[in-house]
Amino acid sequence: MITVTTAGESHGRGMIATITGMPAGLEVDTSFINEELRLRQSGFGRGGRMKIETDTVDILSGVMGGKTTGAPVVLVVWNKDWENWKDKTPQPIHTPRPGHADLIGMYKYGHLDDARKVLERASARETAARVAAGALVKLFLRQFGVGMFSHVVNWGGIVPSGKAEDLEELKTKTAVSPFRWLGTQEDDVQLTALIEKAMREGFTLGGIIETIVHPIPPMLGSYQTQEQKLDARLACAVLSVQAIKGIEFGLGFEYANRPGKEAMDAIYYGEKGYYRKTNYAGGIEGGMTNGNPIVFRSVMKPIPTQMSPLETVHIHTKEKALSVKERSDVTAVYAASVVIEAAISPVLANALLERYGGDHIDRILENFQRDPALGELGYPGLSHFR
Ligand code: EPS
Repeated sequence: MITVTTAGESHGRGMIATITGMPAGLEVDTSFINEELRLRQSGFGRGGRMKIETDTVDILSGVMGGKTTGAPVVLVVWNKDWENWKDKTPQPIHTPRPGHADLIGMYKYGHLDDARKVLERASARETAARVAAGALVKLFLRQFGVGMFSHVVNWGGIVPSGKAEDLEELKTKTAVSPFRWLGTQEDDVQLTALIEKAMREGFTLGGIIETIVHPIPPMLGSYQTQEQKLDARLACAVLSVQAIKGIEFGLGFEYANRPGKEAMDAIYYGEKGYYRKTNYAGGIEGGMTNGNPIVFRSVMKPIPTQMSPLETVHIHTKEKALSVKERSDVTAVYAASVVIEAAISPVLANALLERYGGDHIDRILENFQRDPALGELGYPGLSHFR
């Protein structure tokens, strides 16, 4: 089983990820990991920190001769900003920011002297480590043909109005969009103006991200126990991403408005095995992938750190106060879309390992290729992806 544990503070030496259980023999493409890190730093509306950092991965262990050895992998993204902070004694923070971990974190860990001891770790800078780890796991997933992409379907209340005929077109169009969305030129102008207004007036913006995992083999996850249900596991991973407050699969909350006969994906069988004409379920039935793309949407709240301060209380005097103004992003919906993919990658990899597991990538691929049910359920052979 693959586990990902991160460590590191926003202005400490670096952001660290330890990945255990990575099968041996996986070729590690560092440039791919760095590209994912670059994407995480992208998007209009990011704060000053992104001008300081150019995140790249440093692999400290678990990889020899360009391949994983099966040993724990330690990845580090060094914080350039550490140089600017290491000799500083910043003002302690006693006015917790609403929406952030500050208030409860200070009481929980006994940090009433300074909220920085909370926010340094609660900061979304942590996601740099998660993206590095997720990118490594994505390389494993690729071996099985698994692909994924994310696009923004609502940014600050603006819904992109462009069209795509199919998944391929959606993927291509959103990948080149500066907002990672299916927006028209007018949508882009409208959103740019909204983000500029947010920058001027000191507020922040959230949004909704749709993630599509395709191709994805069927039979991943299980209905047997609650721990095995793939949708529950994906939801857990997604909700662990900073500022994500909700997730819906397939039709999601729209299910409430439909009768059963308009909410299920009828089953057909053809030359390529079983197939569906719809994907209301978002690719998961009974906690298992059904061969259709996994489709889910995640909502990101506006970042709680904002330049126009919010009402709070000074934790020592208990007097009314305004929350501290800390450098931050105005909006990071683009970045969140990259982080979500990183967060779900270990979940998908573990579901694959449960069915086809082994210590070396070659054994796992052999097990996978020998599975006769895959073809019948419509999943192409691995040669299709090579
Ligand atoms: C972030 C780095 C942080 C923040 C942001 C995300 O750096 P700094 O605090 O030095 O500006 O810009 O963190 C938050 C939004 C947050 O709420 O903590 C990053 O690398 O993504």
